[in-house]
This record gives sequence, C-alpha cells and structure tokens, in this order.
Amino acid sequence: MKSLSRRAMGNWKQWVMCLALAACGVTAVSCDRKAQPPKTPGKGPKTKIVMGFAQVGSESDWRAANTVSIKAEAKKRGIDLRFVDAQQKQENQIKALRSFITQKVDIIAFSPVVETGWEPILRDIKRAGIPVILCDRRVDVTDHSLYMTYIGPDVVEEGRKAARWFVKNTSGEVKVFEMRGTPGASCAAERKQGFEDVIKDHSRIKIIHSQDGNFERGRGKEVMEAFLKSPQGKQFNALFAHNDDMALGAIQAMKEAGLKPGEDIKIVSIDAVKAAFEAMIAGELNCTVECNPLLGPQLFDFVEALIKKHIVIKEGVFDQSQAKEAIKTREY
Ligand code: GZL
Repeated sequence: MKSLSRRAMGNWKQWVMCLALAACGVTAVSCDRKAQPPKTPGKGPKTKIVMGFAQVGSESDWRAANTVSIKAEAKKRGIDLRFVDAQQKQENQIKALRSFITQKVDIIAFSPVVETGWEPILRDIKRAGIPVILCDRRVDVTDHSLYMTYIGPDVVEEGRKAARWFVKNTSGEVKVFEMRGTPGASCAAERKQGFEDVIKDHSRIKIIHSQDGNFERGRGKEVMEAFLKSPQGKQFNALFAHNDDMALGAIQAMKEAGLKPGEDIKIVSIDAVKAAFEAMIAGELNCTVECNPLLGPQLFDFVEALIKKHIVIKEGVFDQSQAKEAIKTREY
C-alpha cells in the first residue's frame, strides 16, 4: 500500500496540473486512477441523476422514435427524466427550460425547434450552474460555452447524399421541387446547404421551387396539392423532401392527382423511417438518406460521464478454460 505521504504527493501533483490546465481553460480528464465522484455538499456521491429534456414535439415518425429512444434509455439507467413535449413551439421549450432551473435538475438536454433566440435562457441556465446538451439540432449563439456539446447527425452531409443520388441515378434535366423542414430549424438550413453544395457542379439539376412543409406529413400533402395546380407543377420531375414524412404526404397528393411517384417524379427524402422503406418497396419513393434518431444510449453515456465523472470501461474475467481461445484476440 502506498504511504499516505506518497499518495498525497501524487494527488498534490495531479491537482497542480489540473489547476494549471484549468487556468488555460483546458478541462482535465483523469484516466485509470480513481477520481473521487462529485459529492453533493453534505451528501454522498451523486447517485440519482435528475435530467430535464425539452423535446421539439411529435411532428414526425423520426421524432417519435427519438422520444422513445430517450425515454427508454433514461428508464434503463434509472435516471429521473423530466420530459416536456413543446409541440413545436419555441416559447414552450423556453418555458420548460426555465422550469428545469427552478427544479434544480442536474443536467438539461433539448432539441432546439429553431436556431435563434436561445442566448438569454441559456445564460440563465449557465448562471444556475446546470450543463446543457443539444440534441439533433443546433443553436445560433455567439458564446459556445453556453452548451457542453451537440449530439446528432452531420446534417449538411445528409443534404449532399440526397443530391448525389440524383447525380448518380438520373440523366438529362432534373427540375427539383425542394420541400423544406421547419422554417428556422438548423437541420432545414443545413440540408438545403448540403444539397446545393453538390448540385452547383451539375447544371442539369436545378431547384425550380422551394417551399416549407414543416417536417409534417399532412403539410407535405397540402403543399404538394397546391403546387401541382400551379404552372411549375407541370414542369417538375423530382422532389427533394427534407424528411420522409413530408415526402410521404407529397406522394399521397401525387397519386390522387394521377401521377406515378417514383417513376414520373423521382423522389429523395431523409430520415429512413420504416414507412419510407414501405414506399420504396411499393416503387413510390426512390431513396431515403438515413438520419439516426436513436441517440438515447450516446446521450446518456455522455450525461453519466459528466455527472458521475466516471466512464466505466468494460472488463471481463478469464480462467484457464478460456485462455487458449481468448489469447487469440487479446490486444494487450
Ligand atoms: C433531424 C431532425 C428532424 C428530422 C425530422 O436531426 O431534427 O426533425 O429529420 C424531425 O423528421 O422532425
């Protein structure tokens, strides 16, 4: 056993290093040595994590799967999840975030319905000393210390992948109707950016009309019904929808108008929900780009690492009966 003085010396050097790093704004991470978990003043180490989550709403199959993933993972890990569905209204999300401060939760996560308007509430949360995680959508802030991290897809790349399908699988002129997600949402702007990034090098592919469908199937149907009655509705031969739900609504409208979606009109959307696969099997949708909603496990890995200050490394036990087999794959 190490003498107390050697252990104290070891700790003393560690702390000096941590203080020096902190002074340079660098976060220190302790590896393999047992860092003591944070003690709530007057209590033992933090055991039950209380987390506030302000969800966008339930606008799409993707969002429904996202909510199931978050709730199921919190339950599995015994986390006290205070979950609020904001019904796609920013004022409801801000109200929920403020209530989490009052509840003195340990950590807050949310999927910002739009990019702007978050600095005041995020500053109040920071003043309350509560860490914030962004899920699947970003915020437009000047001070990026207002949140710990963003857990979500590379949304610009999703837009590029959608465009690359048209480049690879069509010939001749492609006149695209772009059906956009929620106005002001980071993922709508980023998917548009990625798509335009690719088609700028292919002059035969052009967006001839662009309109919001709010990520909703019903809205996608309405928007397509109106578009088909317009002059441009007679010219287009491709649909790029920012999510599957809008594409599926648009497909319904095309069929009711006597068109053959997937044949007369080539359709690419994003999310890869089950209904999109059913539409592809039916020949009515040409391609869906995956956007994974099942971020629950990664979200709570980060939450536990942050609050419990301990990422548990997976380890096994081996006896003589396994040694011969196990040694073949041992890396150390
Ligand atoms: C993407 C996510 C989007 C989905 C939509 O990260 O924010 O919101 O693509 C959902 O289906 O409504």
